[in-house]
Amino acid sequence: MRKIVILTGAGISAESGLGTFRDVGGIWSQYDLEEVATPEGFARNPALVHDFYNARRANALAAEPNAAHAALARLERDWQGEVVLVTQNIDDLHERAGHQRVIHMHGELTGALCAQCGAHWTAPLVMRAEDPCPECGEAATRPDIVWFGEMPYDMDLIERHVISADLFAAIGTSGQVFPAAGFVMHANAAGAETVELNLEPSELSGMFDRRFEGPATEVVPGWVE
Ligand code: BJW
Repeated sequence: MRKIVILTGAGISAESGLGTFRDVGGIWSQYDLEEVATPEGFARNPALVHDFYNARRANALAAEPNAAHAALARLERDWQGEVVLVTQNIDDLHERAGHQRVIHMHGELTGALCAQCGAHWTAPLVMRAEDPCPECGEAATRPDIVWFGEMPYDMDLIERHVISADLFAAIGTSGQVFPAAGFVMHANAAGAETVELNLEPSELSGMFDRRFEGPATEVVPGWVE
């Protein structure tokens, strides 16, 4: 077994105190995703969207990585083959746990993006719609986050990793959002062993060869060791 590709979702950061999306009391039960996680919502009310992500940026900064993030960082350090970590999460808890290489397919809370010219820069703790882009000067500053209807980052690279994996693991994700939800099918078709680690059965559980059910801080260190 040489190449391990891991996909993480909101469930891995839940025990660090960051909310998931679709669990009871999750983020989408408190906010209308059409208003805060689509380009159309941002065009309608940029201040609302900035408030949403400013609060999440503050929460992420106050959170600490947990035992599951730490276990994956150890795996990357100690595994003799290749470990590729793809996260749907926009927090930086994998990096703060010591993970060296993380692909953030849905963007990062620490990033700012100009909706006008496409420039990327480091986000301040509090972003505002009227902040000018450092490249073009337009007041079109948005969080560097992939919203519904937008193309996730690094898709060609991720797909190449997924179809060349010996083992594909999905951790703490409900499997309801594409294209990430399709990775297990591609990994299966390419002959990888597939494993799911999640608190409860997900939409995609039937597609995995093996499953470990429980909180990430217990099942992930147990799987890694
Ligand atoms: C624990 C735990 C613990 C809890 N321990 N586990 C119709 C059919 C098919 C597709 C579409 C369709 N209509 C539209 C689409 C496309 C759309 C989509 O998939 N929509 C679905 C809702 C149907 N997708 C897109 O628009 C994407 N772009 C796209 O498709 O571009 C075209 C394209 C095509 C082909 C190739 C490439 C591109 C973009 C999606 C962007 C998603 N953005 C969000 C918000 C922005 C980021 C943010 O604000 O944080 O990303 S949505 C939200 O969902 C967020 C997450 O990254 C994402 C996934 O959620 P996740 O991580 O799975 O969280 P939950 O809450 O759903 O699940 C948590 C899990 O953890 C649960 O199972 C719990 O049980 C578990 N858990 N505690 C272990 N302690």
